[in-house]
Amino acid sequence: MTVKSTARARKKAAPAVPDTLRATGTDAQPELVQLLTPEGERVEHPDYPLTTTPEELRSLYRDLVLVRRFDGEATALQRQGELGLWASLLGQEAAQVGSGRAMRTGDYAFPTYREHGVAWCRDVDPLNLLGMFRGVNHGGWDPNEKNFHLYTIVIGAQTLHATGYAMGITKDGADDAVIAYFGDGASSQGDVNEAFTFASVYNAPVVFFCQNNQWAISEPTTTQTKIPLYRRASGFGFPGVRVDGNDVLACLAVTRWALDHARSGNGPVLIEAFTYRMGAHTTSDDPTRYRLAEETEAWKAKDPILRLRTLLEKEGLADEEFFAAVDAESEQLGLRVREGVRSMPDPDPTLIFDHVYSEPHALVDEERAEYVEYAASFEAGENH
Ligand SMILES: Cc1ncc(C[n+]2csc(CCOP(=O)(O)OP(=O)(O)O)c2C)c(N)n1
Repeated sequence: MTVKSTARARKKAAPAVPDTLRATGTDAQPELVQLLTPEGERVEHPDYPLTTTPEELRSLYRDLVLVRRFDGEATALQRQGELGLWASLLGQEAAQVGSGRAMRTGDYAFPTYREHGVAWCRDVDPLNLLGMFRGVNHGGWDPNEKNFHLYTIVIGAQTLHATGYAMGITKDGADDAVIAYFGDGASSQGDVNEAFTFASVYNAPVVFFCQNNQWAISEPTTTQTKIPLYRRASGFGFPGVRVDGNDVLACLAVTRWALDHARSGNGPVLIEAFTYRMGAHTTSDDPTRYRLAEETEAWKAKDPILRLRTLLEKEGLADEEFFAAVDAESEQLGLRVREGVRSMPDPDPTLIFDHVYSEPHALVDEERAEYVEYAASFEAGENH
């Protein structure tokens, strides 16, 4: 047998990859936890039971609508030149609101840069998020006031911060848990893998919440992994769950379970929220250059807001008055956001020197003085 024919024979004999092992795919797979179908039907899952009152369902719907409105307004503001950049969460509202609402007050979230829906659930004023994207502040909120860390642009770094914080919780003997958000692209970062190792061996109470929106800028998930991302957890020795990321109820139930699992001393959990980035990576990106329009169209049918609205209407849990009130609130939010951004004062340019060190520092003082002198030279006309 020639080398060539052996290779051909081997190729033929290769076993088919089972569907459950495929890294991507747009349909619900056997492992996907779902409690609300794209058609707006409630389904039960034996491991993640969830009882909800009509009021809770309405409140989740309100959050989804307001978060989407805020996000849309921010995108428009960027287009009008009011923000330097915006990372839209369009399509990921359920993953963020579901997981954000699962947190208790004492729990701590470590976000990346797209978690505007989680920020909303932690009561961070949306205008504070926009201040950073407008470039008038360096974060804009006190992380310890809301237990919501500042946005992290360095991909995956926050998973290490979260793990360290969670290890601290254990040492304090506290009854809290931590949740670290990151994307499918970040799952390839060393930081994330190091965080998994430390969290696992130290039994840290941290939930790793990966929003698999299937694109890391222009890189599809297939370039990050050959297996579904949640299965990575088993290699590190902790449980992994894949949840329908467009299903707010499933995201709520699974995250609640995972946070309780972590806070009870059982160590970390990886949740992979299987979702889709409906918009561009950021306003600087053009997805039409690398993504098929049909893919985006197929995901529109799984819209997280529409399916909850269908449930509310079908079950008679909300009336026209309720939907009109949410729409009116959404208009008000849009107005507040637009006016708020446009009236943000320019910061003092020397602020950049203020938080380099926690204590005064001679070198920084010298640099500040140099800068003040340099800036003043423009007013004096020396640099014109
Ligand atoms: C350490 C590091 N490397 C590269 C980048 C540039 N970068 C910014 S966003 C991004 C893709 C992230 O994709 P993913 O983790 O899937 O998150 P998503 O933006 O899709 O939510 C990259 C590579 C960065 N910010 N930090």
